[in-house]
Amino acid sequence: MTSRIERVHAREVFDSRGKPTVEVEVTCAGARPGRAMVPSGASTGRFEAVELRDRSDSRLDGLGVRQAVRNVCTEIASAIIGLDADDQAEIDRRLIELDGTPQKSRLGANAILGTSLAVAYASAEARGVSPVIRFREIWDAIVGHVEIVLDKLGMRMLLPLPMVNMISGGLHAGRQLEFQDFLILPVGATSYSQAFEWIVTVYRRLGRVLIERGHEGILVGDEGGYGPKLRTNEEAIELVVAAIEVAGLNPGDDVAIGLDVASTHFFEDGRYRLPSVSSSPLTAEQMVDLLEGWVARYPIISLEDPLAEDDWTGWRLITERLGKRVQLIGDDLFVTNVARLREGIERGVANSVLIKPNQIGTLTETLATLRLAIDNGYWPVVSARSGETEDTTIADLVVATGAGQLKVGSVARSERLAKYNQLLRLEETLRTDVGYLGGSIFESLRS
Ligand code: 2PG
Ligand code: MG
Repeated sequence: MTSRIERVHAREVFDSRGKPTVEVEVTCAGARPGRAMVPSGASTGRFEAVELRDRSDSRLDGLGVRQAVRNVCTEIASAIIGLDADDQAEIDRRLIELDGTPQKSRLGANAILGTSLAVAYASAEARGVSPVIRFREIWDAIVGHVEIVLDKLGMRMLLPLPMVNMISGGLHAGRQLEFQDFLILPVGATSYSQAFEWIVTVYRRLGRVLIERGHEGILVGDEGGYGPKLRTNEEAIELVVAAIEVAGLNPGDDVAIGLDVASTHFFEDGRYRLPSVSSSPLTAEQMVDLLEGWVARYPIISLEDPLAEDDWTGWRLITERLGKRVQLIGDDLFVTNVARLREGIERGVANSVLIKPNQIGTLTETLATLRLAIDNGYWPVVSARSGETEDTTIADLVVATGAGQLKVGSVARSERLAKYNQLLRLEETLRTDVGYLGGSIFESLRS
């Protein structure tokens, strides 16, 4: 055994919304501690792993995570001290078994994920390798390359195509708009750093466009996107298209549009409540008609959660109608869960999956979902949560696994920039060991 775990410690720290979260430190014999912090969602799916919070305690409105911290320092520490931090799969297996519940509700997915990731960092520290290299080793060990069949994806380390929030609505910006994220994908850029420069330029131009047209163009939502009060979701799309043009870029060819509809959060009694579109709630079919119309009118290349987490029939319909033209991402639908993704694949639903480690709770399970997606030709999009910290795990993870796309919110607020800046560092330091496919991963959609 090379990296024997000697110490496991946790503390309560705070995320980008000022909510308590778990930080875990795992130390191997003779090495510096490996540390990870856990993010937290607002528009969470019902099938996600459970974040343990001190609900019965009036301190911090019941949002404290002292019990999760205690679980790490006691039960979890006893279970993994003495084990080999280099054997990530075994550590994660023990954590899952120790918790013993389907959604990690006993010890808390926050306690478990914090530990799982800190073990990866501890192993990196013990062996003197960088996190991205450690994640790559784990990916290779857990996944193995031999059987991976998907042409370009999953073969090597890749800098991701960023999918970046410009305007925020839904639960991330006081429900000023019904849809949650109006994003851009710089599909025409030929490197990560060029893609990022384009994004920053569009973002800044959008601020100006908003102000010129009498809207809020300074204050931002939870993920750093502007949070203007607009009449309709379409107006937000039009403003983003205008900003792309003002930036001297071509909407569609250079920079395409993505939407996170986050429709689970306005789905009631089998209908979609969209007062800005219609006074009576929409059926799934009407929702699909609406989105299909927008795909025809605007350069939309990606739709996340266009239908709700329970609406398998609606999802099937949109996949039949748009699945060859648009990336259809399951977030609340799949919750990074192998079983739910497998069900989706069997039912012919969606063609892409959002990968959020805290939806499932261990590194091994996150990679298993990623693997299943790649093997079945589903585009994986590694994603942050709306509540984030300075932890940069997902930046290293998306590169290490060659997943190809990353969603981190906007280009304001340092919990977001921590990830984007880490990617700039990786682009510089990994040089020829890392590739960039950018928008060419969508060849089949764009031809
Ligand atoms: C989402 C995420 C990130 P949250 O819905 O995709 O944008 O939001 O973390 O609130 O679930
Ligand atoms: Mg989402």
